[in-house]
Amino acid sequence: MKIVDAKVIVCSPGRNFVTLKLVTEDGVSGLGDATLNGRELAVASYLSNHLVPLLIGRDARRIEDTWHYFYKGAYWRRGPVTMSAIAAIDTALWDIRAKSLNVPLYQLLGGASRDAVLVYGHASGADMEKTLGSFGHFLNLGYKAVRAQSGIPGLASAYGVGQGEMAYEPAEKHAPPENLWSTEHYLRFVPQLFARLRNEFGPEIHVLHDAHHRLTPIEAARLGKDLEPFRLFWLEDPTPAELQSALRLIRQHTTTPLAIGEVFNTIFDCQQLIEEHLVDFIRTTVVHAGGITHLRKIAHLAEIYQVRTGSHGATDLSPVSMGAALHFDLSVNNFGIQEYMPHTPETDRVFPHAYSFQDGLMHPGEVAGMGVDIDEQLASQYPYVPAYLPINRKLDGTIHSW
Ligand code: GCO
Ligand code: MG
Repeated sequence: MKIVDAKVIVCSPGRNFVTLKLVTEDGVSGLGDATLNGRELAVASYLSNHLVPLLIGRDARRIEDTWHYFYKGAYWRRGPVTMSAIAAIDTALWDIRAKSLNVPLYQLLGGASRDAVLVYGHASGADMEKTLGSFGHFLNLGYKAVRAQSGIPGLASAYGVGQGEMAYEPAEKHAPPENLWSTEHYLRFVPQLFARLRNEFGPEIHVLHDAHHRLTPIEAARLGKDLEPFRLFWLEDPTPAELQSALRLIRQHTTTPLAIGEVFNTIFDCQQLIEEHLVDFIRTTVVHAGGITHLRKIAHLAEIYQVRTGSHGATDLSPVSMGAALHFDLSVNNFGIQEYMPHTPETDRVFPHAYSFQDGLMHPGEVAGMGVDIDEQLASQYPYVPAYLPINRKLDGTIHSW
């Protein structure tokens, strides 16, 4: 089952996506997402110039061996560009294998551990009232878990606040936008927001919040404590995630569950967090953490320490990632929750897929393989547009984590 063709497809149906398509001598094809928001062409070039020439002629069934061939064979390890490229190859190979055996991918990953996958949606608004309105809208759509992000009084813009009712898209075309930030304003406002949410919507709905890497350990400890009465499902990315030991301090002060890992690329980036019980949910994804093969290893390590999964699923992860994530989520025992932001209709047309949403749950579908395809003809009508994630500055102009 030799690989005879490998195509790197860059398209922009509303936002940029990089997709790898592999084809075998038997005519079976598989897809992998290689999108790295704001740095898309680096992964596209890594794939086309360095990995694709080595893929042609390889046996598509040797998934584990191919992963190590590219990881260890590069000598230069880890990092988002390398790991997203390896992820795309790995995902495409799992897709091919499942198609060639005529089973949905989750059947190769140990079969279903649950009937469907719990997902959370993104409520947001320019102020408290609008955020409450948006939260109610998600409940009407059937969501059982919703994260809430809101505009903050005194700040012109805030992380996670979308333009429309459903969508939040951080990347902007051509040049990075600049946001303003004040930890003081934020820490005063967020507990008030969650008090209102619990008051209006009751104790049962799962509520989540993303601090997006902006706090120091002691500030995060304070926020975690202040939010305890509102019983969050999780508080995400309280501090910049590369300083794993910072979580020790936060843990000493609060029982608010913590979720980290959307920017991690390997098991080594979260090993300390997991082994020291410093997080409750690990947010690594198929696309940014080395594909199905590597993500399963992270999940298995986490399982030993009673850490559950909660994969990143913003719109910059293409439907190819979403499909792969749902097969993974359905199969691992220690699944926690899956982030879900519906893509735009143009994106859904470029990537027809078998996964579906109903009553706050999702299912990858029963199609052989991953159940996601690409309409290459349509994709070619949406050429790449340079886009950047925002920059964040404190009120005095100092650059801060975005
Ligand atoms: C999330 C994330 C996103 C990221 C975005 C970056 O929790 O969904 O924090 O909003 O900022 O995916 O590309
Ligand atoms: Mg996040």
